[in-house]
Amino acid sequence: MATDQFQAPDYYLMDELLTEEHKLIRDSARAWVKKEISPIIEDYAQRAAFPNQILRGLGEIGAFGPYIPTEYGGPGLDQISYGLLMQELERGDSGVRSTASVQSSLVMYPIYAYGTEEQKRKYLPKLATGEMMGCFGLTEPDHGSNPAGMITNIKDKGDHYLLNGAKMWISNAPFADIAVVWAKDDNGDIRGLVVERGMEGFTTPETHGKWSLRASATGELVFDNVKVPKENLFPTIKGLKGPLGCLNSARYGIAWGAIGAAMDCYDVALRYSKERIQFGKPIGGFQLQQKKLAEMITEITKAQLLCWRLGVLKNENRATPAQISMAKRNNVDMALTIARNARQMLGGMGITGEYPIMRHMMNLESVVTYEGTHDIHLLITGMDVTGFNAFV
Ligand code: TGC
Ligand code: FAD
Repeated sequence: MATDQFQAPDYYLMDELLTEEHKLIRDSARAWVKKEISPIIEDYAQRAAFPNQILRGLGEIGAFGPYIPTEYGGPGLDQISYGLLMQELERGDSGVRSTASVQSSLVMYPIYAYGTEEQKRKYLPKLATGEMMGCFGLTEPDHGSNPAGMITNIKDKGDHYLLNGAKMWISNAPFADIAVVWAKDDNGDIRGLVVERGMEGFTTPETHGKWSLRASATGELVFDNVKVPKENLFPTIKGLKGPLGCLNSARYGIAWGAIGAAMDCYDVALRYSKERIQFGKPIGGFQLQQKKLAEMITEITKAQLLCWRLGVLKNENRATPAQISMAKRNNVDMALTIARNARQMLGGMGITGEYPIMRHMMNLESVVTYEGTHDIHLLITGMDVTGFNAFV
């Protein structure tokens, strides 16, 4: 892979909206990605392997549970810092951001928001450093966009629950030490519980053959009469709002992350357009290529503004789930379009691992689907503005 010469575009001087702390966190993460991710990621993606060695470093830069308070081992940062961290990680690779998103928003957040004091003390400090890794099981083979239909279940057996069922498409599953699992109880209510690797009847077969997120480990969670101690249940949260509450945090991080992937594609295409000569001049001098670049920087700038404002609202606890859906949908679609256009701008070189664009493009095909598909987020916006449910 060519040397990482990334220079972040900031067309509307967005840096002026950030605090010194935000910039410090962002720049440290950017430097870490240049040093630890860029030199290795293409090789891991080509081999479809997860780079385990990055986990402790992710913990050190504050990427695991950025907004979890320090009393539980988290960095205690604000929501804009969280977003900036996700942006920088996804600039490196969506799979790296995925690992951090899942750990932060889908494992640490529910333990923090719904867990008992004992659960928080037991798991959060180790999750924050990367000593312990987690995954999140909501999707099932027959229930993706419609998780309310899940069939994974727990039966009350007095001193423990008996867990049966299966989850599919679970990021981090093959190496996770714990899984936050959503299952229906005897009353048909969706409940969350922490399942630990090593519990009898719990297995995590890896999913192979992905053309997307190849440097991220994906797997299934299979529960065959797993005895889960009662103290592993989140005591009060019931219903779909439990898992969907976690998705609000993860989708917010993805909205920022997608900007990172888009910025990388734009930056590479811009540099290439100034260096690549055809018909006696740089291709950046042709109107058709300028149109692509001008549209890219316009869309990136709009996405940055959307995320910054959403971050402010989130810091004030005023961001609605529908606002988060709009940002996730818009920004991932924006990044995917930019990746496809940037790929074209590099001609044949665009399909090689010499440049990161094709990897970003393939990764984004997962990002546009997970955490609620492009269609589902449109329907969330549609319902929010009309009041009519068009899901069913
Ligand atoms: P609906 O009847 O609308 O709602 C059920 C209850 O949930 C509440 N609710 C929310 N609460 C918090 N946050 C949200 N975003 C919420 N959305 C809804 C709602 O108020 C209600 O509460 P209550 O008290 O009345 O019970 O539910 P529905 O069954 O009609 O479904 C709505 C729909 C389709 C929007 C929802 O199911 C959905 O978002 N589906 C998409 C599924 C999804 O996003 N799955 C993601 C799996 S995890 C993943 O992909 C990780 S990838 C990680 C990585 O690698 O980065
Ligand atoms: P389906 O729900 O079957 O959708 C198929 C198509 O139908 C889509 O285009 C969809 O938009 C459309 N559709 C569905 N319902 C409607 C409707 N009402 N109206 C109009 N169109 C509709 N899940 C987890 O729980 N944890 C994870 O860690 C996780 N990681 C993932 C990692 C990867 C790489 C991938 C690919 C997925 C991951 N997922 C995870 C699962 C992900 O959230 C689901 O794939 C996603 O929610 C969509 O579900 P589905 O794949 O079953 O598609």
